[in-house]
Amino acid sequence: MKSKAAVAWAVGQPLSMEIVDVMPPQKGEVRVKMIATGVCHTDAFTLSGDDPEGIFPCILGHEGGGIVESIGEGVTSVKVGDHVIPLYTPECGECKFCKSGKTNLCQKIRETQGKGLMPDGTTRFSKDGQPIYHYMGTSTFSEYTVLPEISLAKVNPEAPLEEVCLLGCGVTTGMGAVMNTAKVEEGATVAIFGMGGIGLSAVIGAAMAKASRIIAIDINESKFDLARKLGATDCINPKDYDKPIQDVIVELTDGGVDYSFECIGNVHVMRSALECCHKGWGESVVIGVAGAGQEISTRPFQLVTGRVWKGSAFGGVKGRSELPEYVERYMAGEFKLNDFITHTMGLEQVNEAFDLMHEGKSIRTVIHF
Ligand code: NAD
Ligand code: AHE
Ligand code: ZN
Ligand code: ZN
Repeated sequence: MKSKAAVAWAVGQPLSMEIVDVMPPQKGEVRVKMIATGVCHTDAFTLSGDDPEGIFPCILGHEGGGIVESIGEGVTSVKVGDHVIPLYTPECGECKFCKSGKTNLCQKIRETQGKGLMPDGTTRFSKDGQPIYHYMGTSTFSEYTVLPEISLAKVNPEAPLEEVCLLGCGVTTGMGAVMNTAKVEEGATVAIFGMGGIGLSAVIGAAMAKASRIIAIDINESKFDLARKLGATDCINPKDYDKPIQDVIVELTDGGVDYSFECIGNVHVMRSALECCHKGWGESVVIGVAGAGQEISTRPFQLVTGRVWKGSAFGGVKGRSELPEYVERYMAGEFKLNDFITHTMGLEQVNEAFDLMHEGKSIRTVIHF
């Protein structure tokens, strides 16, 4: 079938609106009509050329909500008309990782997904016969996309896909990192670096966990109003201080925070986030994605003296078995999503969404198809 799509032809170039060919879903695959998709910083990261797995031409996008249009042979867990959220972290239930019960990082199709291909090693997208690669196994910047069945979470059809699409990445990632990865407990002190979609969702998670202090850190103070509204108790701009921000936080918190979260993708800030943690028990969670070749560092003494460095992907959430529950909690009014949606637009304007993100003017832009 023909589909409108925003194609990333090459690193650093604006996306180009095209009519592409989308093949029918093959065995174990599903074709989905996208209804809406958020634009996450990771899409911009890959387009910038910093992603070692970036492969072009491709169709970016991984924060979507859609409706099943057709199913391939053998698909049993979804049917035409089901409402679904694409998962860049699938859940097969049978690989070593799924069976371990210790991680959400299903590896069943990770190798082909990282190469921009479906599990059978081919792509479903093309333009005038030229193959176009998938992205994160989702490619939500297309009116129609094809995914493996194990990469779809079936969700409540009453949930507005224009909002719950944000649970396909940003909001789940931030909330999940706090609740699943760090397991922040009532009364804990928390520092969150970066008040984009991820950091603000971590603020929501920390407020839900009843953290006693939630310190929001950003160099763009326009983010602070929403941070406070969501539960931040302190908002700090590192540019206001002439000493390292970790020293500021250690002083503010009588020795450091119990938990910190890096939601930027800056390796220097990752160090600050670790070093603002309390001696003996403080835990720092890396969420931000850093560019190819970059590395983190700290004095090993920071770890010897009890601080813990962790990482979190998709908030540690198992997409098929746990994401539908996040949708239900949203439907029950436990948290809001429209606070995050600063802009909505058509796919034709997707490059504006990237501009707004780079200018620090948006939290999330949601593309409506
Ligand atoms: P965003 O661009 O919306 O937000 C980033 C925020 O960081 C902005 O408010 C910006 O002002 C702030 N910032 C930038 N440099 C700073 C600095 N030096 N000190 C303090 N604040 C600074 O991005 P986002 O969509 O929220 O994504 C955040 C990061 O999380 C990205 O690296 C993204 O790739 C990553 N991410 C990871 C996962 C995962 O599963 N691990 C999921 C989604 C996104
Ligand atoms: N491809 C990059 C890493 C990108 C990355 O870390 N992705 C996160 C999700 S970001 C969503 O906005 C993730 O889940 N990673 C786990 C995985 O298996 O990709 C690189 O450095 O190679
Ligand atoms: Zn994302
Ligand atoms: Zn698996």
